[in-house]
Amino acid sequence: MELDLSGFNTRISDDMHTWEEVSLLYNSALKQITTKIEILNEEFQEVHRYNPIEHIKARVKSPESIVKKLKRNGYESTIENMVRYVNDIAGIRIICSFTSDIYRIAEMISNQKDIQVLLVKDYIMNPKDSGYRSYHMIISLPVYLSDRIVNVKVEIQIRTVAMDFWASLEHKIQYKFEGKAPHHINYELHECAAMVASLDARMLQLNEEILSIEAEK
Ligand code: 0O2
Repeated sequence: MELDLSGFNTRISDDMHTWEEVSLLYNSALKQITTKIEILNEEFQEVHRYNPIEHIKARVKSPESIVKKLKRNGYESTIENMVRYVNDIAGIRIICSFTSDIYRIAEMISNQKDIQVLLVKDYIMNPKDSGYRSYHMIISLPVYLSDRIVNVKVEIQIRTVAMDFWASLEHKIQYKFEGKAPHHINYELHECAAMVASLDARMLQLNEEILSIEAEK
């Protein structure tokens, strides 16, 4: 794919002028949010003797993917457009065991004083037509540079291990078929999504039963 990054050198504000600056800021935002989440997880372990988070993955979207997304949405490839219209340049995925952990983690993140929640998409309460389930938050957090503070957007996806298993396979399939998978494959994926939802519900119930037995002891 042809990559046109010439427009990425357009000056838009005092905050981000070039791809290098954008990359530095989004990488810094990811480091900060990852540390915050690790601290919350350790504190939770200390207080409740339980880790809500299985693992965390963080990435800065590649320039190729950003250009593709801008093009898909009808925008020119400029720094201004990428900062304004691409919400997931910095993305973090939090994988946990149970659906209840997802809401617990989302609340802990929202309660951080320097984090502003810009948007929430709850694809667990309202799954996508594909069957996709996950909890998405777009947040903004301050990155402290030597001479200024810049608010940077980060997309946080929170999902269970089972939801992540489904989403990884579905992503691979859609990539292979360029979004036009045969009908029976989409049907199977939909069926699997229902099984994942049911598995998550049963595992949660089982865990709650175990916790209440432990509490009675
Ligand atoms: P990638 O390669 O994962 O980065 P927006 O991002 O807000 O401009 P949209 O589609 O409204 O666009 O956002 P949404 O619905 O919150 O989805 C953003 C991301 O969620 C996607 O990023 C995927 O990572 C994931 N996602 C959303 N829907 C699906 C789905 O049906 N299947 C799978 N496997 N993942 C999904 P990108 O940029 O599309 O891709």
